[in-house]
Amino acid sequence: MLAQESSKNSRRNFIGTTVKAAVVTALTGSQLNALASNHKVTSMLAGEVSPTLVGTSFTQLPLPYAYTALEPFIDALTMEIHYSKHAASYAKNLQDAAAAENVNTNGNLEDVLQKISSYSTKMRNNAGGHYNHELFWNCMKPAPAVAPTGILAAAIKNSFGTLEAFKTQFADAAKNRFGSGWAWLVVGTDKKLAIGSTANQDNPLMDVSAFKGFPLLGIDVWEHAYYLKYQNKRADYITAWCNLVNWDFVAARYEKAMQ
Ligand code: MN3
Repeated sequence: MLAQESSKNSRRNFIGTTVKAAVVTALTGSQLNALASNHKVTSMLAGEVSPTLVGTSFTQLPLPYAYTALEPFIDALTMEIHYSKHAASYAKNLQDAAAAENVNTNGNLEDVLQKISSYSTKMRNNAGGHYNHELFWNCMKPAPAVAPTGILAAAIKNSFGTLEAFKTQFADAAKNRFGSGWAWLVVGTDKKLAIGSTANQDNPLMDVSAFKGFPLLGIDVWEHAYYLKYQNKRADYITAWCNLVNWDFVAARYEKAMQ
């Protein structure tokens, strides 16, 4: 899917990320935690020493499933355009911004997001855009578990009462985000779950964001994420999207954040 890239550098990145994606796709939650312990682990929450799963690459990873895999909830053409055009552009523009602003693209993208106010608007839009989409693809999977288990299930019950109540509040945040943006489930610095939203390609890791935390789950409510199938009916897209939530992935992020 990145075959159009032809430079040696891109080829090398493609080979490296293909291997990583193949590994990640096959992992269970507990395996993800084991993998994370072998990677650089740093605090994601300003002022907190809280090891969490980090290390988002500056390059676009292969989509962990086929464009058709999320049908009937998200159609293949939307997935293809979203991944290969929109998200690919954020990744490319992030590389351009990083080159212009002397950012080491072998580092962690999270480090840039946490001090995004010291970079350009181009960096803010594209670092956010790239990070959010890399997370988004993994927040969805075909035929996922219908509910979380383990400590995430308990935390959702604790914070929202029931899973249904959580879904309603999360969907409301997504519906009520005016214009383009994202709705999120995060772990805050108080270690509690919270639901909120951000505009454009901002996210809760950014120092400029009014809503902060470590993102566990994010839904893209830009029209490019749903317009071909759902047109103006954002609420219908959100309802359908809830059938795709990859609870194992969300739980793995939560468990890591709480360690
Ligand atoms: Mn998008």
